[in-house]
Amino acid sequence: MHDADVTWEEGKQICVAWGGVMVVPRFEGEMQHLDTMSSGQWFLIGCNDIQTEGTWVCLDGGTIDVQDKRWEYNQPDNYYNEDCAEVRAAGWNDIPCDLITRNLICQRSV
Ligand SMILES: [Ca+2]
Ligand SMILES: [Ca+2]
Repeated sequence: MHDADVTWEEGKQICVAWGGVMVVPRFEGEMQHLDTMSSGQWFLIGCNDIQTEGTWVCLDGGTIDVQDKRWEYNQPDNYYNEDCAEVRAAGWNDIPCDLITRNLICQRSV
């Protein structure tokens, strides 16, 4: 399921209402599939560091390391108090949870 132009907080609610969860890419192949799904547009991923700055937790119960090489160079930078994650061309980036809108992809188990 996907949607366009939603904030991270909106996206989280939309996915839950649909019975799923905002996507958390875990594998290289999955990333490519998601890139295709989002037509190369930037999209939200279900991870944030809202609770503890610099500690990224994901809606699937996992975490992502700030040293993970899939983060874009110099990201996450928390530049505008950025506590939510997106995927863009060069990798992952942190963005403000309630200001910036992006494409949304929800996943649910079948
Ligand atoms: Ca942050
Ligand atoms: Ca950032």
